[in-house]
Amino acid sequence: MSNTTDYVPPKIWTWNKANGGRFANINRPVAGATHEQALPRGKHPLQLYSLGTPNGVKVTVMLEELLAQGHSGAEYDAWLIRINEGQQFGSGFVAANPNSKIPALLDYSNGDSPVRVFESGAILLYLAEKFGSLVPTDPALRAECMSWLFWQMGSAPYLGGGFGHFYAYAPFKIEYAIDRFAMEVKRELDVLNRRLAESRFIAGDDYTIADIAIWPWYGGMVKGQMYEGGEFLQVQEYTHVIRWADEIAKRPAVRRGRMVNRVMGPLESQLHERHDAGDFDTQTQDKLQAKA
Ligand SMILES: N[C@@H](CCC(=O)N[C@@H](CS)C(=O)NCC(=O)O)C(=O)O
Repeated sequence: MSNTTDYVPPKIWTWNKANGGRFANINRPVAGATHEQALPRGKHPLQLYSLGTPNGVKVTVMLEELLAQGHSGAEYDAWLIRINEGQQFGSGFVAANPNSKIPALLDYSNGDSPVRVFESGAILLYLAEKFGSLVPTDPALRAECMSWLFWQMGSAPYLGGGFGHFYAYAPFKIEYAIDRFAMEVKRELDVLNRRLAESRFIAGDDYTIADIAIWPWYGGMVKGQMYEGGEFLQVQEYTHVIRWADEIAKRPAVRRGRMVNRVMGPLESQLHERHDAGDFDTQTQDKLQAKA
């Protein structure tokens, strides 16, 4: 691969499989399944296929919040999809999400032909509407909530795919790319900081799916948990975002939701699969490994 200053794009792009990038082994220029692999199905109507990344955590936090509110219909089975092993390209997963990215949800509430939902924002909205919770009904408040929800869906790719990729994962450092995405992410953090200076939660006085969507990405960033980029971006400047992130992190449902499908960090924080509320006490990796 050429370095950044002498690269001249050829007339026609070709796929260089060994480009050295961190995700070179799973990135492909085509969609569709690479192998036959049915998805497992558990006992609950809601079947989640995911991984404990910021996009995955949004959905497990949402489900745990709904359960904490007493919506027993939000009981779910969470299955682990190991994206670094290419499990998102199995035929069953591709049927659930043709875009081959976690999270994907199948809702069997109406029988054996499930409703499929993919894209974390769509899943949050689907669940919020299904249970009538965590999304305002007042039209003005709802519009504010939707605006921030869709803001997150459009903005986080600059944080993850832009800044995170070029700052932490690219095989060499490209000043132009890091500079461009650092500037954009700082601007996004300032957008949130100004909003949270005037409002307790993102969409107003109440905690909503907008907070659930934004917290794993931007809450993680201001707490220095992403890409080891906290000092570089001087995240301590965004004091209102930090205040908000700390408040959300204390919620019991958030503490549970961030453990589900997590494969990194302390073993007691990793619940690879979740099939029952009791799993948080008995099925974390520290307990499973002690039993083995
Ligand atoms: N916009 C999507 C993004 C989902 C996404 O990027 N998922 C990543 C993990 S955080 C993934 O599955 N990557 C696997 C791949 O790209 O092959 C959403 O919010 O659901």
